[in-house]
Amino acid sequence: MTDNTSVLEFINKIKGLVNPNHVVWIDGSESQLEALRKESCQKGELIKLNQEKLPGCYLHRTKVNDVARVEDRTFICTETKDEAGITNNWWAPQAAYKKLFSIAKNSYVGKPMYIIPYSMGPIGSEFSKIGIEITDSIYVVLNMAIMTRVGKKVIEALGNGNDWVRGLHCLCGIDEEQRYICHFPQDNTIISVNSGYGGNVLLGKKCFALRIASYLGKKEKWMAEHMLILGVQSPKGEIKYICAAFPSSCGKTNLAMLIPPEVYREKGYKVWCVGDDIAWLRKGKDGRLWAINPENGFFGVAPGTNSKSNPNALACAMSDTIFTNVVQNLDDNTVWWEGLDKNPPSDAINWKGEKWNGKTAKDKGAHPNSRFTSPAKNCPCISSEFENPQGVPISAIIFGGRRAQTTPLVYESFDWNHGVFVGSIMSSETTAAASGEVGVLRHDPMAMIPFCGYDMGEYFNHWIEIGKELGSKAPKIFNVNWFRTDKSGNFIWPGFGENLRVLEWALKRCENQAEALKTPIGYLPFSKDINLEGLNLAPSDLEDLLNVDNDLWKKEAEEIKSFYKKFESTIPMELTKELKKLLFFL
Ligand code: OXD
Ligand code: MN
Repeated sequence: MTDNTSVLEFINKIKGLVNPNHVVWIDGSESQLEALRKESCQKGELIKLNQEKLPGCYLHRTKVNDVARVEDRTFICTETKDEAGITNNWWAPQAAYKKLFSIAKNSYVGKPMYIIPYSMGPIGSEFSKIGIEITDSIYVVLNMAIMTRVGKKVIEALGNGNDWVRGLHCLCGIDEEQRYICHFPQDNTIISVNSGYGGNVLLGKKCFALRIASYLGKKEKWMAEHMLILGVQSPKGEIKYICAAFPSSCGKTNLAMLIPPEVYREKGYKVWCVGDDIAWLRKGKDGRLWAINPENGFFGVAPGTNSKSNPNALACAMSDTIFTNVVQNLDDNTVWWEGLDKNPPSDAINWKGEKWNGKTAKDKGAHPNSRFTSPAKNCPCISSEFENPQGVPISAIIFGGRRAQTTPLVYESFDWNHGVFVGSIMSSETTAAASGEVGVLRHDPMAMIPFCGYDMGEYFNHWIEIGKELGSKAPKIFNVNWFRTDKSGNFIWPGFGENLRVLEWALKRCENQAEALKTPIGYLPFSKDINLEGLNLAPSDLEDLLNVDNDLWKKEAEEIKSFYKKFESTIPMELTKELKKLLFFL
């Protein structure tokens, strides 16, 4: 497939290590992918679903000990511990390679070695980057073929270049004690062993497009962020683009594909999805910030996805989709998950592969982190700019988390540096996307704690530097919280499509078309400026949602102070200054 010496050298080295039966290059052709689907079904790794109801759809179950990203076994392997920073697990590269090679040794015996050339971003775009993943899993090949652009065209685009990310994945025995997800940013290398769960093994996604890419972005003056990208089209036909960062499983996919409320649809508003998880951003020739989505598909959380919460995501998953760890409905060989509808199947198999009766079962049928992998082109609201090699210009950046209290529905930062501060103080209640306890409050600056490939203090510095580059053309920065609850613990804000009302206010602020109230935490909307037309929400509820409780914020600021202590040696003084200002004005 290639005579690129850097590629051939890597492949020969890995081949000698893992000792496969034979080598298979993934060329990206439908005939090759179809043959692999067949083979995988024969082996029992994939289950072919009802092809009339779900054409091109398959089901896969991971091992029960392997259902989420494993942050405690994810490492950044840089020469020094300081480069990885306090929020990453660090491992010295030589020691890490030694251990990983000993685990990987001979692990492909009797199996094929699949070589997947893939592009993050449209092939040939100056924004895009190339990777090669070696794997022994057909599931990984098929998921990568949905999530990224794969095959011959990518190898041709690489030519003789050496600027590509090396990736090795070995299933081994899915032994959680020997599971490691390791990144070597200084060698452009990723090695993942003993897992088959997407976030740990689809190396283009979190490993490359966030951890390695954030490191490259710092070096090359661009940003790799855990952000969705969407376009809001106004009745005049003008489209403004927004990026938004929320921690895993906090509704990025839902926001990215939102359907405007009826009153907005009637006026002619539309929302276009450019991406639901990752944005690569850089200053464009016009001085503004531009974004591409490096991915080519959606790896969405299934539970909670339904015809009300996200009809577009549901439409994506109706064809050419791989489902992971959802319920198999034996009645008609389709799939089900909690929150899909109120009609769970009685004759079914749960995510663990056991017989399950949804009418009587006490336990969940689908894993809370069960997923659908669907091609972006399936999305009814995919943006016409999705394949644009230049990406889209960004008007606003939105941060957000899952907070029952404290954080109001929306506020705007005073300026870029204060916006970086707002991103740096993000915190959220944990979800099932990573292993560990669910519902615990954790700081997650810019939703990047699990994904930043270097020291987080340096990462904040990088944001400050990008702001200087952009100057007056920098997007405005906002914070939102859809998850505030009342005294009985119920969400006050309806969320989903209604979130457009908040985006509308943010975009108006970008155009200087709305007033705001200056508070110690930032600019807040006047309640009259959030459009409640057609929404059954009491004005007093909106007042509650926009309330800033100074006592709670004083506590929050103390929390932030101790969180900032972790980064004492590298945190930019611009941010400590913002914290001082907050404490002063509260
Ligand atoms: C994801 C995650 O899968 O953040 O996107 O875990
Ligand atoms: Mn994510």
